[in-house]
Parts: sequence; structure tokens; C-alpha cells
Amino acid sequence: MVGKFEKICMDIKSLKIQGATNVAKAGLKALFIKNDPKKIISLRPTEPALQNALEFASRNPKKYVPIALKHFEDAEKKIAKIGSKLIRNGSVVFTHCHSSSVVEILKEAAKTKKFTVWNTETRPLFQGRITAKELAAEKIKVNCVVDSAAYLALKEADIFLIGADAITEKKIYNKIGSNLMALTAKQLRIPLYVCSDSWKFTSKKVFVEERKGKEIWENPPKGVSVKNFAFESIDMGLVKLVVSELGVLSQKDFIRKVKKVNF
Ligand code: RUB
Repeated sequence: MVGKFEKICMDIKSLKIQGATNVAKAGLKALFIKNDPKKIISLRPTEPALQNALEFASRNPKKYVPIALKHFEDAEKKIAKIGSKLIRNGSVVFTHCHSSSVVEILKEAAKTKKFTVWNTETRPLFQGRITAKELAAEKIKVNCVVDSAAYLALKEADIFLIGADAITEKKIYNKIGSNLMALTAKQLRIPLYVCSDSWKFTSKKVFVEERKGKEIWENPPKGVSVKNFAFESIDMGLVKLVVSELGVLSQKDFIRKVKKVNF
């Protein structure tokens, strides 16, 4: 029988649990069962929220895991409240992949406003469908498109919200396709807001996860090598503002504040 710790590890590795915040929360629960931060962190290498949370809590999991979980819970609520102010009645929002931070913002905004969302299905594992499903469940109008239709969908939008896996001094890291879409949004003059818990900040080098080619093409013909880049970085210059529990801030102010508060 698979133990509780192994089950959480398997669910993180297989992406049954996905999204930086959900992964960090699940990682903390695993740490509470077994204090093996190295193993848990290795499951998703592009995740500073997981690394920061586990570094913080592994000193004494029984004491610090509940504190870290409470941080994520409180931050999520704050981000939803602050971020929802960016959405106007009649807004058309574009988003990519599945970010719990973005979904919570949209759910909060939907309490008082009517707007439409365009989202990508997000190949190869279709996390965008999770976004579409969650929004539809809240009766938010959502149009789901293939990733390569991002230009056309962005042309409909007046605001682009995206989550983050990692934030460094100069870059944001998020699901593959994010930079392509950020560049397109820049060209179309659609403001891009990165919605993220501040614990995703890291001053360490971010290891960008590459996943198995089989997720894209199960049995490719001989001679075809399938590359599965899972994440990419976006230059801060393409980002209008960062929406975190610390406020809606310029990149500079975000970094200044996050260093003062957390690190
Ligand atoms: C998910 C992804 C999300 C961020 C932020 O990738 O790129 O945009 O993790 O999510 P994957 P959140 O599905 O490979 O984990 O806002 O929930 O932290």
C-alpha cells in the first residue's frame, strides 16, 4: 500500500496537483508527515514557493507547517481582493494555463461585475481546461482556445492576467507559452499583470523544468526527438505590475518590499 507521504509525492510529480501555490501547500502537508524537504523539492524543480515554504517549515514541521499554510491561505484572499479591482464591468480578460491566484481574482470580481474570459487550453497537459471548468462553475463567461490562437484571443482582451512559478530580480517564470503571449500582448498594448504570492520570489538561480517528451507525443517515429519545455521566463519589461499580497506594485517596489518582509 502506498503511504500518505508517497501518495502526495506521486500526485505532485504526475501533476495531479499542479500550480505553484497548490504544489507548495501539498509539499507542506507531505513535510508534516515526513521531514524530507530534499525529496519533495526535487519533484517540481521550478517552484520557489515550494522551496521557500519547505525551507521555512523544515526546521520544525509540526510548528511551522501550519504557519506556512496560513500564509498561503491569507495571501490568496488578499490577492483576490486586490486583483479583483483590476477587472471592470464589461472587461475582457485573457489568461494562460491554470493559476489559482488568477482564478481567485476572477471569482472575487464576479461577485460584483460581469466580464468575459478568454483562456488557452495549455498543451500538452491541458491545465487551461481546469481554469475554464472552474470559471464556468462560477457562471463566468469563458471562451477556451488552442494555445496557437492566443493572438486572436488577446486581440479581444483589454487585460492579461497570468500566474507565476518564480519571480527573480529580472524575470518571471511561468508555463511555456507565457513569454510568447507576453510579447504579443505588448505589441497589442494589452497590459500584463502577474498575480503571485510573494513567496515565489527567489534570489537563487531558477532551474527550468523540462518534462518527458511522451507527454506531447507518446510514440514519435524514429529520428524525431520531442522536447517538452514546461516553463519559460518573461522579461520584467513586459509586465505592467505585480499583484501580490503586498499590493499592486511595480517590479522594483515588489522586489524591495518582498526582500524587506520575507528574506
Ligand atoms: C502552472 C502554472 C501557473 C503557476 C501559478 O503550471 O504555470 O500559472 O504555477 O499558479 P503547472 P498559482 O500546471 O505545470 O504546475 O497561481 O496557482 O500559484
